[in-house]
Order: sequence, then structure tokens, then C-alpha cells
Amino acid sequence: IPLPHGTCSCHCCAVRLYFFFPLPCRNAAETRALYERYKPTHVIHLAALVGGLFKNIKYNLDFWRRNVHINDNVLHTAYEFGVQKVVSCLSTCIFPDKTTYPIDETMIHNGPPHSSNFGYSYAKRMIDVQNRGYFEQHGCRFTAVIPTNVFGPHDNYNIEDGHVLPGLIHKVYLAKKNGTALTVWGTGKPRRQFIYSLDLARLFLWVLREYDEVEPIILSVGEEDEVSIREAAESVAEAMDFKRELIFDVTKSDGQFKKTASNGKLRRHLPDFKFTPFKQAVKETCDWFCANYAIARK
Ligand code: GFB
Repeated sequence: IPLPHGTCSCHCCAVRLYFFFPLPCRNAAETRALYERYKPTHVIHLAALVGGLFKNIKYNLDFWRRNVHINDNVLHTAYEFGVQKVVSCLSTCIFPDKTTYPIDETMIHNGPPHSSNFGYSYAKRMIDVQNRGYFEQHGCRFTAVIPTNVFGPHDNYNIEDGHVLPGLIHKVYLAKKNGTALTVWGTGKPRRQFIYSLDLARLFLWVLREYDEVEPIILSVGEEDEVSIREAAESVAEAMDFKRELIFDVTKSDGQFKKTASNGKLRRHLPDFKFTPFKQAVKETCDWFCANYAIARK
């Protein structure tokens, strides 16, 4: 879809920048029709089958197949239409599970990803392989970013299929309404670096405009800003003024213990970039969900 004119102050409104939805991109002919219709010069490739840990565990095959098809459709059609730049979205879950920390951009292909989401992880890793191929064979400037766990308004708040923060926000909303405790899945000990979607959007535009490498770049808050799932749940409870008990259901999977990523490369490029403080971002997201409960994706 076209970026509505005038919705940002950057130069992107002057170029033909399009965000593609996943559904048409599953089909080569429909993807082609999208490129024909909009003739984009720049593409931010966010189209994907995505989900939280529990959806990944159930549908590894679907995550692999669907994403490989989408990625090949978006990238190859971009090449055929002479698109000047594509920025694809990867994820820190693509890194090897057995690794040293912090993880950096040179380590993507060093070993198998965590078994819980091998389908999604390998499909996303292959974008990096494909980008390298388009550059070496055709000189294309196709690159990728590697964000940590994203959250914010307009997320998928489905409890079964979504990611941890939107899932917890929805659960707290219901627990408040029903006067019950909050059940957090797993032990609460795994650690995550969360990035606010509004910060990530600003970084995406910077990558589109300024970042010239084909090699991917990690978009993450610092290692010191990593929090445990328990701390994340407590932040949601605080933001929503939830006073009841937190119960940890240890029959549910913890998934990958941590995937601590270095934002050293980002900091070398953008030493002064200011991330929204985690608690403020959580509060804004909870407020958005409560104000938009009727229309939120859930
Ligand atoms: O965001 P999430 O689902 O995905 O977080 P991952 C999972 C962690 O949160 C586990 C705990 O430690 C869960 O035990 N958790 C606690 C919950 N309560 C909940 C809840 O209500 N919902 C959910 N979903 N988790 C995903 C990958 O990994 O990260 C994807 O599977 C993707 O491929 C994404 O890359 C960024 O961080 O574990």
C-alpha cells in the first residue's frame, strides 16, 4: 500500500515507497500485479507469516514455506522491476541458539537456530543469502534489518498466537475485567530486548535513506536494557494499574532463554538515537489497547 502522502516529514514521501501486505505476496502473479500497479522505487519488505513462540512451535512447516514463498516473490519481483532499494525485516530469533553473547551481525549463519522456531528462522536467514546473491550477480542494493522483539499499537493481541507483550496486555485487560489473577506462561526467567514499533519505524526510514550496506544491521536497544519476562509482565501490570497476583504456568514453554544482541553497529552509525524508555512505551501501548479494544486485532 502507498505510504499516505504527508504522513512523515522525511524524503520518503517524495519517492514511491510501498509497504506490502502478506496475502498478495504469497502468490507470484499477485505480487507482480502489485509492483505493476504502484511501480515502487523503494520497498520496505514486512510481509510475512509471523507469530509468538506458541504459534511458531505449532506451525514450523507453514512458517518455513509461506515465508520462503513471500520472500522470493517480493525480492525477485523487486529485481525484475529495477527497484532501487529493498529493506527486508529479519528477527534476532534467526541467530544460533548455542552462541556467545552479545550476538552480532557476523554470526547469523554460525549454527542452528532455537528448535521452537526453526521454520521461521531459516526462512528469514535465507533473505540474507538471497540479498547477497542479488548483489553479487546483479548489483542490487537489497539489505535487511534485524530487530529484537517488537511491540506497540496495532499489534496482534491474540493470546494464543501473538507475541508476549501484546498477549500479556490482553490477559491483564481480561483479568481486570473478570477480577482474576494474571497467568504468565513459562518461568518468567527468559530475557528479551524489546523495541517499540514507533522507534523501529524511525530506524527503518533511516536504513532506507542512509544505510548503504547489503550486510544486515541489528536494530536493538542496548544489552543493559534487556528485561526478564517477569519484569515485562510487572511493567504491563503497573501500566494498567493491575494489583492482583501473577501466576507462572511452568507447564508452558520458555522458548529460547535469551538472544542478547549487540547494537554496536547501530550505535557506530547513530550514536545519538534516543529509544523511548521501555516503561513509557509499555504504558503508551497499554493505553492504546484499552482505548481501541473494540477494533484491536485479537
Ligand atoms: O514474544 P514471544 O512469544 O516470542 O515470547 P519469542 C515468548 C516468551 O514469553 C517465552 C513467555 O519465554 C514465554 O514463556 N510468555 C509468558 C508468553 N507469557 C506469555 C504469553 O502470554 N504469550 C506469549 N507469546 N509468551 C519469537 C519467535 O520468540 O520471537 C518468533 O518465536 C519471532 O519467531 C519473535 O522471531 C520475535 O521471543 O520467544
